[in-house]
Amino acid sequence: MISLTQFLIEEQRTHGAVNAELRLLIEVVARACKRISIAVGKGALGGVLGSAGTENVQGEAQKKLDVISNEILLEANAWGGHLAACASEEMEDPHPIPDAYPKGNYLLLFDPLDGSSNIDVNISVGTIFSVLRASDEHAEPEVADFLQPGTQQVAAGYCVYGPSTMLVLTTGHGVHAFTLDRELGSFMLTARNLAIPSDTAEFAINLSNRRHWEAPMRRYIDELLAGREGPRGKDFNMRWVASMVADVHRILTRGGIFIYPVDAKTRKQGGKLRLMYEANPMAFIVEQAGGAATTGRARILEVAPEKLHQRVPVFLGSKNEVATATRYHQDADAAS
Ligand code: AFP
Repeated sequence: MISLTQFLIEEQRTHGAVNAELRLLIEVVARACKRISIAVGKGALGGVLGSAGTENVQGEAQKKLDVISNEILLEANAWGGHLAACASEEMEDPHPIPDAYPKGNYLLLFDPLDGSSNIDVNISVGTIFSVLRASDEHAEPEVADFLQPGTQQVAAGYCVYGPSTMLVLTTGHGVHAFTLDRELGSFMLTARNLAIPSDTAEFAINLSNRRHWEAPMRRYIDELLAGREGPRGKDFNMRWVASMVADVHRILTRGGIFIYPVDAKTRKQGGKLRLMYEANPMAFIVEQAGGAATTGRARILEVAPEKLHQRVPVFLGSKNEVATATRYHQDADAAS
């Protein structure tokens, strides 16, 4: 069993995909995730549960662990010289690297603690991150430098804080999983080349929003609910953790389709999930594992970003199911 560092060095030897600066970036993020895992694991004993009493740029109440996780990632990435700047779900504007430290060639975007509404009920949460190349046009990166389509990502990953703490990573050559060995304090490679089955009998959606959905969304889910007597001719199971990292990790492990559609409630914002640090990194990972990821109408990785905290609809997972759900939306658009 090899460590994350040994794996990254081997990836550089094999594919030339992980230069020293990118390796340092990934190792720094992994170390930050270890610290977040410790903070999350303390629960009530750490005095870190509950709300921080503040709101983030999304107007959402911040949990104490949202703020703590964000600080851990900012502090860990300040001094290494690998980043030009960071962007976070928890901060309105890009966060510059302090002048005391050299700047690097990468941009790091993250949701420091996704699913944090689950924290107080002890359900798995996670950190999601995306890595882009910085442009050398501006000494100090601006928002525009971050607004690159998901196809430009050089790496993406998440860390799921569940029964075990696992880091799942792609640098464009497959998806690989590392489990935290708490005695060693190292992430150890426990799965290479994760592959999502093309078909599935399991879907993940918040069904309580059905009355707000568009017609093709209702058609697609109603057909799954009709089971073997319905047009799909087979029964489907449903899971909804309300923690994207946990739902995506299940799909990477055994297949499925995850859907957070745009609906009457979220139409003004364009959806619920954020493009730059939730949808894009997860779409990169899912596609690298042989799955598909669309907005219900178009490939997520090709969406041209307009705002740093832009939201999009998300359909991702087993590629044949994503294709069916996407086709229903495209057919409905063509007929309207
Ligand atoms: P929180 O971070 O506010 O808990 O939101 C989590 C999330 O962004 C994503 O991880 C879930 O899939 C989705 O929202 C759950 O949304 P609902 O609470 O509307 O089901």
